[in-house]
Amino acid sequence: MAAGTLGNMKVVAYVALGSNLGDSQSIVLAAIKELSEKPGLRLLAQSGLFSSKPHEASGADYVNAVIALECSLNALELLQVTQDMELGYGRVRSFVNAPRTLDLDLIFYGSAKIQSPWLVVPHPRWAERAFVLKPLHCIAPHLVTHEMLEKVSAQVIERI
Ligand code: PH2
Ligand code: MG
Ligand code: MG
Repeated sequence: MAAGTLGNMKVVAYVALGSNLGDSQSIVLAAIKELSEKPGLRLLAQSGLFSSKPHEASGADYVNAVIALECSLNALELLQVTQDMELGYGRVRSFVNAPRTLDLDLIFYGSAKIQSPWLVVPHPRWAERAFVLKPLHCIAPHLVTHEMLEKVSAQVIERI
């Protein structure tokens, strides 16, 4: 790579959105718009919205979606953006998998494998969750096999 180009590297990042507190549909749609407009991010693809039963969690049904972003931020910068947004939407972390206004999970950051105390990518449980696999399959069918979808077929999820 030519010297000086490193700072302009762009990767495709996949972010899963979830909400089951408040006006979840509006929150997820507003969050997609807000993320798309952040410096260093550009929306490449957006799944439809899905309604899903809480998986290993409690509370109301979730609204879920997955987006693909062209990203010139590094992974920790992207994590910071998503965490700031979660706080901006009033997220309170009271207990593990507590109902939340907005959850933004970094599923993939290009082909990077990251194991840090702050961030693990690919997301360790992405392939166990219908609420990630189904929307991801809509925008990136090459990343989701039919075997993977078959394994999560007992999880209740539908397109809104
Ligand atoms: N997120 C979780 C735990 N369980 N279930 C559904 N249906 N949707 C989610 O977004 C979700 C969940 C932890 O982040
Ligand atoms: Mg999550
Ligand atoms: Mg999260």
